[in-house]
Amino acid sequence: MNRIFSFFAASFMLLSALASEASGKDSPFMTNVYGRDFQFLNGKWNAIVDLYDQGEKMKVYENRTPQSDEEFYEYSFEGGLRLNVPGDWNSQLPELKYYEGTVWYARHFDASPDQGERQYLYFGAVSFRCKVYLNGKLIKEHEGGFTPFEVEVTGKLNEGDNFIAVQVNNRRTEDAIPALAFDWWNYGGITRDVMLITVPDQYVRDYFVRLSGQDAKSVAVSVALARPQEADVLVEIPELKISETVRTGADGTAEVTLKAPKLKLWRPGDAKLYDVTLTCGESAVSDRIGFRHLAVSGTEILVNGEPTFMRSISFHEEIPQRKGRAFSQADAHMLLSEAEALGVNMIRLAHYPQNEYIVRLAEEMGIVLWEEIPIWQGIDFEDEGTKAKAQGMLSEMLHRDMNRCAVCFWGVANETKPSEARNAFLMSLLETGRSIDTTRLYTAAFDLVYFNEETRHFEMDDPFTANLDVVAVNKYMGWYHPWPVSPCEAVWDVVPGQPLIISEFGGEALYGQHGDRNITSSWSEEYQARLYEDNIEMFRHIPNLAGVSPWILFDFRSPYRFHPTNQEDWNRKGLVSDQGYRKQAWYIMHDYYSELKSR
Ligand code: GCB
Repeated sequence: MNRIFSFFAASFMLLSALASEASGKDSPFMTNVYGRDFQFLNGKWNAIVDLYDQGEKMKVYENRTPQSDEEFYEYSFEGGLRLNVPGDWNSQLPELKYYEGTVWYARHFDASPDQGERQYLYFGAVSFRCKVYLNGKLIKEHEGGFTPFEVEVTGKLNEGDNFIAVQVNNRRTEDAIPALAFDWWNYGGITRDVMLITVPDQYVRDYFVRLSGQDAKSVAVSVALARPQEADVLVEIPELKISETVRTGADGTAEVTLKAPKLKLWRPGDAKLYDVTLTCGESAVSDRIGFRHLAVSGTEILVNGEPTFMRSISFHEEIPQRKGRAFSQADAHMLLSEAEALGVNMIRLAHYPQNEYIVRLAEEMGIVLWEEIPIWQGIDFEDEGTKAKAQGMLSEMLHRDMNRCAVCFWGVANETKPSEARNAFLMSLLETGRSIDTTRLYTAAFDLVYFNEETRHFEMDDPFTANLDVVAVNKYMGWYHPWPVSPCEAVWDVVPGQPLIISEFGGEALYGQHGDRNITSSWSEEYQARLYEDNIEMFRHIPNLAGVSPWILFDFRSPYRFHPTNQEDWNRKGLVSDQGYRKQAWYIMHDYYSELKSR
């Protein structure tokens, strides 16, 4: 992609073709909604549980009330269930704990649309698929429970009262992502913020502001206006004394590189962010942006040129004590502060894009992120429709978080089996990703490492790994796999020459349960601690190890897990219990990370 750039002649301003770095102009939603003029539509919404999917036929979204003596309707949003938005429904009513089906959400809101302004409805996430009706008319459908979507409602809003109804459905299907079964709770609902956004008629819709190439002294800026038009966009980064006007081409986009000799880089543990404002006419959007460079050299991951071993942890977007989805700033604090206490410099956000509060706070805390889409086992790789959905989801994840320098890894899959269809599917995801963003490392987690009795090494045969920047392996030694050799003899020969992250390992223990450290089925803290000691010993024999990420920080809810006394719908692999107590293995991992940090 070679582009002709307009030139603005300040002497310190350097223009260059930002080959293969996309402008984001095809973004499915505007960049940085929290930096816009908006009103939240969060709060209590009226709800109807529609187990047999009758609401559409009854047109409940029209919200009719009897207008004559003969008329009647067998529904009403008034006087019924009220649900919190954002929030999953499962944790709000005991009867909805296992509910998988349709729930209608509805509410009134006031608007005063002005001439010359545009309005958008924005949903941070609706789990899992939905139809949005405004004032009785269908305006949007979306599938995918972990990424945002917007719908422009300019010209569709009433002055004063408006009525919005959303049909939400979380039924698991074979062609969905994730598919029929997965090891976490299938929370349904409007699980993230809902906003009504107002912008001027012309505005900076998308931007991508990042470090320019390898040069730590300049900043690359891509902008795309809402409408194709030649126009001035003012780019300001006051702390770097940058205040430059960029002219968009007739297509409404511009790309420019700005010199920033005093730039301080963002790095793990030292999070430097800058205030950045982009202004076009009446519209200004501000963000906090950090700059860092990523690369791979041999078996090492380089952040700003420095080899960086990833001391990671995973968590689901869940608050165990509430048995519900995390959705707020306070929730992000809870999850991230416990991760930080373990001594991490990275978090693998499992297994889907989590809310923006988590991503933004992690960035402020100087924690590297791995974000992934829920291509989790059981995906129908033969289905072209599923492939298109995966590409869409990936694109939504990238567009939402492209400006977050903390995100260093885009994960395209977790635990897939080699096949032609799988390869083509994953390849299409890498192509989609790299057509949008070439500044991150692309990765995927595999689980087919085996012990080769002849070579006496752990090995993996999956040529697809050559397409990735960093390869990751989930390996549950001591839990799903008994040790074929002692941990100190467990030598790995997996993707030699490439960086390898152990993206999952661990085992289950019930907090407070004590037992034999040699017996797996004791479900004891002692067994789990021993398993951690053994795995840490094994890590010393993985020559290309570039990071480790235990599974998982907290016990989490999962219908996969039905042992009556040890699990009861909980996956107990947490280092921290559902009630927030640290298990013995937490201390083993904490010591290991302290040791790695001091090296
Ligand atoms: C895995 C999956 C993860 C599960 C975990 C487990 O390999 O990637 O989602 O929760 O194992 O606990 O079995």
